[in-house]
Amino acid sequence: MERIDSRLAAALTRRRLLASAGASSAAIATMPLWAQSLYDLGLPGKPSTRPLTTTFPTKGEMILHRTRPPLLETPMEVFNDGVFTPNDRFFVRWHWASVPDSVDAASFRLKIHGHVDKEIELTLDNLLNDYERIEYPAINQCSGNSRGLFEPYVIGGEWGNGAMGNAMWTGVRLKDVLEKAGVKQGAVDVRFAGLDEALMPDAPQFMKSLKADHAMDGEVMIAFAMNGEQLPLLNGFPIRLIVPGWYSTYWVKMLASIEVLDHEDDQFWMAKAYKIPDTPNANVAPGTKDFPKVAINKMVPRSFVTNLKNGDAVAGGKPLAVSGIAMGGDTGVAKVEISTDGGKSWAETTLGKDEGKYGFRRFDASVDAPATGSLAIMVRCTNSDNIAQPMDMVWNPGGYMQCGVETVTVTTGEKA
Ligand SMILES: Nc1nc2c(c(=O)[nH]1)N[C@H]1C(S)=C(S)[C@@H](COP(=O)(O)O)O[C@H]1N2
Ligand SMILES: [Mo]
Repeated sequence: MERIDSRLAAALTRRRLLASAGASSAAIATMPLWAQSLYDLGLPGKPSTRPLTTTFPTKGEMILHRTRPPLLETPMEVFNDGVFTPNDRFFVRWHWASVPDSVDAASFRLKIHGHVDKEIELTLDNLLNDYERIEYPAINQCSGNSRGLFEPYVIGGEWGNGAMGNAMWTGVRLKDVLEKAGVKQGAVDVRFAGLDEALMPDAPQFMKSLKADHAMDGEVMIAFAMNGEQLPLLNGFPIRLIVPGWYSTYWVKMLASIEVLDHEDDQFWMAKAYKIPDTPNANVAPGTKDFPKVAINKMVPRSFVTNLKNGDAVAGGKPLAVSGIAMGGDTGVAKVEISTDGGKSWAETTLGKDEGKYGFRRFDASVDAPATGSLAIMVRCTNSDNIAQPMDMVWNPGGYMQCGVETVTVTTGEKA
């Protein structure tokens, strides 16, 4: 068993999370809007710009959707710098405004209870030292990533494409921790809850569940490090659940309670929220309300051009370098193709290093840019289960699981 490196261990046993010192809501609320620059998300048919902010603790420049609870989006440029998303640029999403602004690492306990042989409480030291450590890259993507780009419009957080990020996660197997408590025969679901609580007495605390066999698959992780550092408070310090290949609604942050259930979890966040149409890519005809529903689950392939954005002016009459990132969903990326004729013909791009099937994969290509005019560039990812992105954008009333082929249109000519 490998011991966690001392720098990380030291960071994790510090009594207080120092970085949270400036997290007071007052500091955030008084931020003058005029002092900020704006970021254009390209949202169709509605106000499309959002302020850029640097006032959130442990975070660099982020696109501000909401201050309380914080909803911060990663600018697309960040994804052009590498397949790992830096912690200080990693998107943030919480459901309730009652996010603790510090967590005492020394007194923190993770409780495993419910349908188990014996209830246990683990300290961070236990998690750091008593279990085999695992590590892999995985993409954390909000179910509603790209919701703001839905046409027609749907209600919800108006994300552009930046409610996603890829990190190297380090932690322990959920399976090992569950085995320590001993899962009893007849376990159905395993339910996870964090330190954040609902504000109103009758509002439901955020909790999510996995089927017991999924929880025991040996891949689902209780992570205490993200890209080799302690988790930022806003991304779930001190520990969070990693469910690789699945949407991040299941990736419960500030994880404090794991409850084994002998029945299906019927509380709000499983029974009512995050339901998608039971159709390929959760797609239904715009406006459809009645359809068989299932709980959102595994991710699907997507790809994004990151070195160019809509409206860029590029040099014409010569080759144009196009690069970006792709994800396979719940499996690896097999290929990324590129088209400049509206999807009639496709050319394979060159894939970058495979860092692990659940992470981003870089792609590079070169296309011919016409001397003058405009050039529409489409990219399409196919995963190793031979599932390709659909050509058309998907639609459902929740604004979930967008995965249609993206197009970036640039103008060519003398200017560049
Ligand atoms: N405790 C807790 N965990 C949570 C949530 C939350 O509100 N509370 N939101 C979930 C959702 S919907 C998303 S998209 C991810 C966002 O993770 P991030 O803020 O680290 O990017 O956290 C998930 N885990
Ligand atoms: Mo989410």
